[in-house]
Amino acid sequence: MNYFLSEDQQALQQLAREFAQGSIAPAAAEYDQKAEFPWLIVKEMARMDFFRLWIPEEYDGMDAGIMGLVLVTEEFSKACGGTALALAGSALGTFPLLMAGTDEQKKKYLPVLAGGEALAAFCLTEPEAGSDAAAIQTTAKLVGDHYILNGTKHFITNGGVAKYYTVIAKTDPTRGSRGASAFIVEDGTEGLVYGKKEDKMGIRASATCEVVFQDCKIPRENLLGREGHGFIVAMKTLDKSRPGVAAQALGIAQGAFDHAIKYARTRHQFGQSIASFQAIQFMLADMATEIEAVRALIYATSRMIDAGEKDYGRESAMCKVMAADTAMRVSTDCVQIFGGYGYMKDYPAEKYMRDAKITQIYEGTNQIQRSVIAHHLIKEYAGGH
Ligand code: COS
Repeated sequence: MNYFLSEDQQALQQLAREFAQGSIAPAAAEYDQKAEFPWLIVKEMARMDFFRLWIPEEYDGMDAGIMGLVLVTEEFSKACGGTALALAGSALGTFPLLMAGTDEQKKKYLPVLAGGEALAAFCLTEPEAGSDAAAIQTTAKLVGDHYILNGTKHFITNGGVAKYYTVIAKTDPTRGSRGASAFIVEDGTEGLVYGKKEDKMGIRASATCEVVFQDCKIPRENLLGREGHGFIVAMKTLDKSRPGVAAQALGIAQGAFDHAIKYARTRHQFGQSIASFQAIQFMLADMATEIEAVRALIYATSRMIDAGEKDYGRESAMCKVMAADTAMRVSTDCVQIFGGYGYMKDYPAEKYMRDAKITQIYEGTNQIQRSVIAHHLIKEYAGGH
């Protein structure tokens, strides 16, 4: 489908596609098998300026917006959903700073992040606070000119490899979601400790670990925005990042589909290519139709965000839910089309299926997304729609 991308967007998409197919795809199976963070590829991404995409020009960024991030994440994820996450996870970690940081904070951190010399990570989730994000127990206590952080964040994407951590912690544990605040914490700060590295089903090239704060003392000026506004910063961050997760799911679905159709054309049974059987054709038709519908929704939402729309929580959640469910269905059907070979690690099909699953879970489960969408709808209709 022609989305009438601008010339710059087409060039960016092409560059990302060539890089993904030339550098990410050939190494995907090995990083997956070793569960190793792809530093060499990430350094190359930085050299090619991909980390500048979502950062404004005044801070050495490219200002390519959510659409730029989405186009690149889609291409990278076609090749490897885990490797793509080094980029998308850094964008997620940067959003609180972009939305709540002062000019001084932005000048200090954004150019370094734009150059890819440092990665960012977002620390919200805790062992006892997943879907119920307001239940976080990590505290930040103001003592003189410093905050002292204590608590455990887990399942942190880019944990242990990032230099900057945007952290949501309670400055007033008695006030529920209104008692949370956002901070930036630098790798190397005393009391910032990396815990258990997770051994995951999929996206194994992505670094995921616990980030623990043990009397971690940070300067007062590392507060992002105002005290008590941390939960809102977290929610707005997720609203902004969900089209990116959706693009990851879209890329995984498209990558799985590309393999499935190639295989269906070359695999012969009963004396003919299996692509000539209607049973396979209908699967391919459904896969392609769902993928295109997802792409249309993600691109439209990204354009809406980049155009300055203020309230896009509903559409972001719709992108994430539809893309993740599609990635799961399409990658499962891809394995089905490959048959027994699809179940074996010698072929790329099973990796797409493993990588797809997380997109229904992280950055808010698909059940939470449906709840967010319903909440928006009910509020809207209560206003006399
Ligand atoms: N933008 C701005 N403000 C928002 C908001 C948004 N998207 N969502 C909620 N808020 C505000 C509300 O308006 C409310 O403000 P007031 O206190 O002034 O009334 C406040 O935040 C609390 O909102 P709410 O009562 O809806 O919060 P809940 O505790 O019920 O939680 C959900 C709501 C479930 C949506 C939230 O906990 C959530 O998103 N959970 C999933 C977390 C997640 O995605 N985790 C994965 C992280 S991986 S990086």
